[in-house]
Amino acid sequence: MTTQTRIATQPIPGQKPGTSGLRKKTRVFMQPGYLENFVQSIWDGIGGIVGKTLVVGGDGRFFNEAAIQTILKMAAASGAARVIVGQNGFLSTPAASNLIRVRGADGGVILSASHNPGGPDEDFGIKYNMSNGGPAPEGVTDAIFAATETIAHYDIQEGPDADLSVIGERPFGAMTVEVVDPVAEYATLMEKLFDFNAIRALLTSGYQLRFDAMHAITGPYAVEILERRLGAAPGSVVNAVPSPDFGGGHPDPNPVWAKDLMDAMYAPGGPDFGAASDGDGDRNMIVGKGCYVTPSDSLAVLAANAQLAPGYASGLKGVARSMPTSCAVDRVAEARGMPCYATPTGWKFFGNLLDAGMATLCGEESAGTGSDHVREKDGLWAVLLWLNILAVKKQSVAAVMADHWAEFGRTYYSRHDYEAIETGVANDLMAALRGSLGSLAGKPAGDLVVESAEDFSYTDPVDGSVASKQGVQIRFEGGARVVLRLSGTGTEGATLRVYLERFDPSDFGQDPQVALTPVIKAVEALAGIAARTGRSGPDVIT
Ligand code: VG1
Ligand code: CO
Repeated sequence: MTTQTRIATQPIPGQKPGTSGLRKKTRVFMQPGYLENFVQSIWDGIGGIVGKTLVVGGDGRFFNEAAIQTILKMAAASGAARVIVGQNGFLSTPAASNLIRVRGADGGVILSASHNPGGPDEDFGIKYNMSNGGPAPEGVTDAIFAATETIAHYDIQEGPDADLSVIGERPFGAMTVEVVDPVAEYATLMEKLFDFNAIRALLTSGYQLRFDAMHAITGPYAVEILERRLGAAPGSVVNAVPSPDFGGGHPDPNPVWAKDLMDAMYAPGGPDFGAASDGDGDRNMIVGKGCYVTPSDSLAVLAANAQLAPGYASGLKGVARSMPTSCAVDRVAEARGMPCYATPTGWKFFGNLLDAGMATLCGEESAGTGSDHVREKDGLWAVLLWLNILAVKKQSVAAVMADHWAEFGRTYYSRHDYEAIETGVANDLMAALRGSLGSLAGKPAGDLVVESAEDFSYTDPVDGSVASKQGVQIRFEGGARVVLRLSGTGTEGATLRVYLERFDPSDFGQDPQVALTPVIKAVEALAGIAARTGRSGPDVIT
């Protein structure tokens, strides 16, 4: 027996979605009414869900299934026709995006705080995706936020939980809950895009692969695709079982948090190819034997070689990168005569370009790459595209990188993160920098001279919407660049991100931190990070 109940509530401050949905400490989400208020505000912000079909799933972190049960009860009480859920509540973010598309759903709710740690004392998150499978654009997240500020009640079904452990469809009140294999549709899509025979031939030729799922959602996907379908040796996928707290680690695929993988790849006799993905499976890290590939370089290499994979054989319509991502891909686009777009940080800004057929490949410096096959970044997709390219070229990762730099030059790149700075200090730093922008051109900064300085603003070429104050971008004479912005995904204090780059046409063997020293000094002279934050250096360098 189920009954629908209307519960009175009142607005909870601070339910404003950031770069990628609403992220808070898990215990905040577990407070009575907190999740319910936000979910009702999603329904209200998108104009209701009567008769609609939604996809729901998450990365399996602590509170995932409990949150999904609440969402199902609220969807049923608000008149949804059907909710498609991954078995046990699991769906990677790209798989959820794909399911929305292939099933023609009206939208979806994804539960994840992505690369942030999970557990009762760590982070949780929720976001809404549209019928194109992509994250809600700002107009929609603004409407959802507005609804959180006026909410007076939410509707919920009383009664037992839905059984998410058994595949199949069952009534749930007046709604249908359909539990699906989270991997099947996604694996089918990958088989369409890539030359599985060529990759299988590579992986069964004695080639050593190591994929670190970081105890997160891509484990089951990677085992099915890399080991079962492509023949990688059993055990090639490590940390493959999703755990509610990601084994106590940060499921963030970069050299700092995926250090075990880095150590293995740089050890004598280490694997030929290494990769990792994040909490919700949309990020990727690529590392060859003794050769880490920065995400910005990875995007450039994929853009230059994507046509080697069947799904992209007819070439790319264009490429897009987030503004702080290095300009390495711009050089590929220029050489190949493709348009290249620079968007604000966050995958939601790529959606219109992908929908309009203006860009085929997109990427961010934060280890996100993807294409028009879904409307999210896609970790395993990037790994498979790399493997397809390597299988065709029959080269090592290091050789591919050397060839790429020889053709296009090398863009040295690094991101310096200052985490959990006091919010006031971070805001003051950015305000002071913004205040100085008008007078910076022509000024010396360390050993460099400022060429131009701006607060990045983006006008969407498809719908004309404007996103302003998206980060301070300073260019120096000679082509170096720095970008400073505050993170929109953190849950504690503020995180300052400093993105550094310098192009070198001929000297490819330098340590990036050394190559970037003049830029690091220049930004210190302009922003006074050490003096303002009291930090002697960044917390995380990627
Ligand atoms: C970070 C990254 C950004 C990415 C976002 C979501 O945002 O910088 O590139 O799109 O996380 O990625 P921010 O605002 O903290 O810099 V994920 O994998 O968390 O969905
Ligand atoms: Co993610």
